[in-house]
Amino acid sequence: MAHFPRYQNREVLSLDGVWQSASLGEIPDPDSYAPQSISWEGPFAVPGVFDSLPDYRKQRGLFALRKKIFTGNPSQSALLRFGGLGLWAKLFVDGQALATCRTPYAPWEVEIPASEDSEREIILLIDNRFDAQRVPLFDPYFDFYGYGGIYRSVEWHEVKDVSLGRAVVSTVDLQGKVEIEFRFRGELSEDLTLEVSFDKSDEWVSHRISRKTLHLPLTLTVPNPRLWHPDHPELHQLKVKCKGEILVERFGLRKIEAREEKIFLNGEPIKLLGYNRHEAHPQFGPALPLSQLVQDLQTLRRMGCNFIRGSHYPQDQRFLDLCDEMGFLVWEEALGWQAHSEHFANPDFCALQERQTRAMVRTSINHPSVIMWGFLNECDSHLPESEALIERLAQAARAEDPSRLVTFASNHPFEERNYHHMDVLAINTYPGWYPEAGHKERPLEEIEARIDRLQTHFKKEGIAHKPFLISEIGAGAIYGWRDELEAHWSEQYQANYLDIVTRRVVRDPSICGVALWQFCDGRTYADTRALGRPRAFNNKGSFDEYRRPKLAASVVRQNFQSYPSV
Ligand code: ADA
Repeated sequence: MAHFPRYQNREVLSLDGVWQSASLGEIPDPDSYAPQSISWEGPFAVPGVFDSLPDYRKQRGLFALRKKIFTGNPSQSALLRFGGLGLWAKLFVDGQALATCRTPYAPWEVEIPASEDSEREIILLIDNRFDAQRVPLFDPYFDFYGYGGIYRSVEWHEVKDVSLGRAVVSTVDLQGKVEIEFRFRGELSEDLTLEVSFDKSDEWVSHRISRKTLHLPLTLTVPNPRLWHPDHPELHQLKVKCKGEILVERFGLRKIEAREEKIFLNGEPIKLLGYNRHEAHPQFGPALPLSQLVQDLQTLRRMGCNFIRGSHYPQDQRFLDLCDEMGFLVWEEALGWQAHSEHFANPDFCALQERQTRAMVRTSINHPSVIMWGFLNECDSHLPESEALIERLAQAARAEDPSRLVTFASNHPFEERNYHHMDVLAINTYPGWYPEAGHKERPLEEIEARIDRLQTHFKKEGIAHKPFLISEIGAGAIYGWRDELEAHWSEQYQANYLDIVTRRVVRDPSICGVALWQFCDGRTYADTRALGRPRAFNNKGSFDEYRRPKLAASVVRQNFQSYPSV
């Protein structure tokens, strides 16, 4: 489905729809598999995942997908853009192996050579097996199901040798001054004149670009500027004419800062109230239909939320477009889950981490909804071995985009070694759920005690001036399980738990916000690890996997909606 940016006068084919599929089984070396004699088995809807289809449930192995297309101008080269896929993929076009994808969920773009034939055959091998060598970014112990398939939209773009890929718009001031940086595909060999215009205006500003001035931004003032804010998510469009095409970028005028314990949006402090959200549904895995994205966002808005942590991977561009339009603030993060010393010592892992982080930032750069970049959820950031990679990723995110906040979620708050890289102190903590030494008789009493301890610790460390965000906190509840003893796993325990958390967050000015764990239940381990995950789901959703509300939902809604009048 089309999302921003858009390209007028460019041939763009959406490859969403029906592809052919085949299951190839447990082929030992998929990298050297030649897809010549596949017996195609049946239709497959893209976006979609194998694991959610009746024919392939529970299978892990190699799969193949094929699509034949007719292109208008085969003598022109093309770009094939995948919004995200997993876990491993190899692309063949017209029988030629072109590229391999080892960055699940991240945007992936492949250059396609021109052809004499207007019919093109695309074959994608997809592997959903865990494999530390081929897919070091996704380990079997991650607490969410690893699916195989094409998670997001696919587009075929016919492109000239040199074409304008993106125009990055940064807000300079709140009076409408912006800087625009142009990003080209291909090498500029001669000077070019671009024409730039905003919104519906017919006034075009000419801008000359040469190889030398390529990276110099253009500074302009948006006519009739309107600021973007969750209460009034006003959006602007930038149109750029270049070599017969018109690139349309959408952006918002807004500034985000962290200082004096708070997050400021357009110079005003803002409290982040929301949830962690996985892209997940029992029927579709991570390949959600648009209607589900809209439903989820409507539900979150009715809950009084203004904030979503996109746990734990780069987000769907359609979702971010909707967040821009509906006024949600988003933390977008690269794929990562509890990386350990062996990951930090693996140069391939580190390079892929950087690659996906940069790809995420470059792709989502114009979404006003995105206010914060993250990476490496809950890595062993208390170990000295973590420091080089955290520094590398923080630097990469800031180099790609100095305008947003950078952080990562730490679950080692009292031994953390990397606070200096965080613009926001983001802490995942489960007091009153996961037992700790000194566990109390009344676990709910641990919640406020832990928050107090964290705040005292920040003061002691001299970092209390940084905003403190609870990036995860929560308790499990089985939908429909009401228990007179209000025990663990009951809806009442979870409701009481989240009541304490959300009351504290809305009342405490030294907490800049919360992303509750989590919006809805999601499928996870199907192995012995599921012993700690009844039904093989992570049950900490305030909604179940079909988005049916548990008792906690109305408690959270009441408390979030009481802000700021508490
Ligand atoms: C972690 C992790 C989440 C989820 C959660 C839980 O903090 O970041 O992905 O696994 O714990 O439910 O235990």
